[in-house]
Amino acid sequence: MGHDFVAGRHSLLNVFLYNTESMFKSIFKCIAPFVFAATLLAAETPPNFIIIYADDLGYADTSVQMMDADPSTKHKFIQTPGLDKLAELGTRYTASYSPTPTCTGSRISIQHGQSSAKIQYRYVFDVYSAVQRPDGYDDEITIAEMMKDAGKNYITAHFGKGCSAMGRFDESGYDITDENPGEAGGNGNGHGSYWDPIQKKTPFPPDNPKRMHSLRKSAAGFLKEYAGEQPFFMMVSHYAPHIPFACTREAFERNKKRWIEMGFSTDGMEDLPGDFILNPKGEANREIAYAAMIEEMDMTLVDILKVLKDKGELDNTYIIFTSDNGGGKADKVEIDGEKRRFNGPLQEGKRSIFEGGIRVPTVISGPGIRAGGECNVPIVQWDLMATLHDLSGSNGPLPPNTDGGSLRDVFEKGNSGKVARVAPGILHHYTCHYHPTISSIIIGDYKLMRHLASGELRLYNIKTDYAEQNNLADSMPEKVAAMDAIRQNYVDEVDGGSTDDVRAAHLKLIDKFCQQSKDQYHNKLAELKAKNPSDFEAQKSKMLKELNVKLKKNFESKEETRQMAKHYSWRESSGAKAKAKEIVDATWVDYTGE
Ligand SMILES: [Ca+2]
Repeated sequence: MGHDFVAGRHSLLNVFLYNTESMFKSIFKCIAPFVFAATLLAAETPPNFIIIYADDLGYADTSVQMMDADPSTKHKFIQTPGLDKLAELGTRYTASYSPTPTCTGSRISIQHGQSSAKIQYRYVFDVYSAVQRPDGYDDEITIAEMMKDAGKNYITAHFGKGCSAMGRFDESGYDITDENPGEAGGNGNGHGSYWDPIQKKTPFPPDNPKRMHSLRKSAAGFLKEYAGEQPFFMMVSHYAPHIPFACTREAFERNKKRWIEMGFSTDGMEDLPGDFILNPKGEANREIAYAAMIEEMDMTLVDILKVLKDKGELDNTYIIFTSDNGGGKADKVEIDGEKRRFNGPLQEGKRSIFEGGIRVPTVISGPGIRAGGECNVPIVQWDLMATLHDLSGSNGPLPPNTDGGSLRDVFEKGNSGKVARVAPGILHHYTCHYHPTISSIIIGDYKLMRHLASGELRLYNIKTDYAEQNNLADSMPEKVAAMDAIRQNYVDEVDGGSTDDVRAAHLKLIDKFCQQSKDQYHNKLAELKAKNPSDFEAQKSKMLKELNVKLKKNFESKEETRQMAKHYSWRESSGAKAKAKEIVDATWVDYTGE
């Protein structure tokens, strides 16, 4: 891809800089007034911002080849014409990180511009967060609240998947949302299968799987109304391509035809019933449904680009496309007796601190960003708070807890750009009680990883070895020690929590659940005693049996957490669940109710 077209007002000057110096001198007199005018115009018209957030989209699950030098960073089948167009207009950020390898932690991090350790929400269902933040996150400033404080008349909007830990977007600085009325978590963290994700009673109509098309219409509708009228910040959070896989019949058939034409295996391609496709089982059908779902998700981007162009706002809008964590759907390969997952060339996927879990497909276009560019400077989603603050020319303060740095320099200079981040590096502190616990920090070209259960350390040069094949820990002990010290100091400084803290919180929470179940049983039993039915003993026995099923499950959950403390593997297949069940089965004594 060439540099012949550079998007945006700031970059008009760059177009000329590509020309020879003599040419530059001869034309300078002609363009100088224009540059001056453009600068004035830019000062008067703050840029717009759009964040499009995919859910569980893997690094190599689009038709954009993330790295020019590595064909395996592009999917063999999936088509994303919207993202292709965005990559033509803007730059691919090949070392762009999500804040965590699982959902909620990333969502709350991006909203508050802080690492997951600092915002104290490190993984889905972070049990220690409730201990550290009993009053929630109302005292933290969101990216939308920061934009409202910019003094630039920004209108803010959020459409799509919620953030259960944060609460409602319409109470968090977003003027316009599509949240379910009355629901505490807005649109909840449900996976877009139901209008009411908690009760799960009202599925979406067949022409709107995973809300993909209503989201597209909401986004386009917002732009039609506000683009060019008022500066805006809009975030669109998809439910796709998280499981369950869902797509319209039309998109499925279109992709199936292409799958057959391209000569891929038709194993598992039996006919599917129904007027839309939901979670098919056969291998080929799964691949096709996954591709169709991603293609339908991508239509939002197609529509956004079209409306912005029609409105003349494309060149004044930063469009940031990225994913909340690495690919949920990974290729599985058995190596050395261990099941391993891969996302293109990257190891592992969602739920892992290896690159496949945190390095996410990211394309950004906007004023000053090179068209068709590729940039390998490591960036992280909690940089966006400082970035939007900077680029909007905000008159308000940067929220005091902001951890990231503005990406302006990287946007303007590509690989020679620098990020002045508040945090000492890009930290991933994954203390999850049911996965391998790993804490890592990226500084420069290197990533240091500490296994929090075994204490083992690993070091990778992720610039050259993003596949993480060559552990440099033994050959660079001083670098390992220095980076690990920076990592631990930062965690201590922000009270990022240890795995012991998390496990203790989990065990305590389960004890609380057990006590609640016992209390419920005794209350029901008292009611039953008062009624004194003829089959009292039979009913009591049934209630007690149900209680013991619950208690035993809870004990298994506690035992699994204890087992995970001894899980020294870097990958998921721990066997902790099976081992916990075995132990509890061997020692379990029913609660008698006494
Ligand atoms: Ca996710």
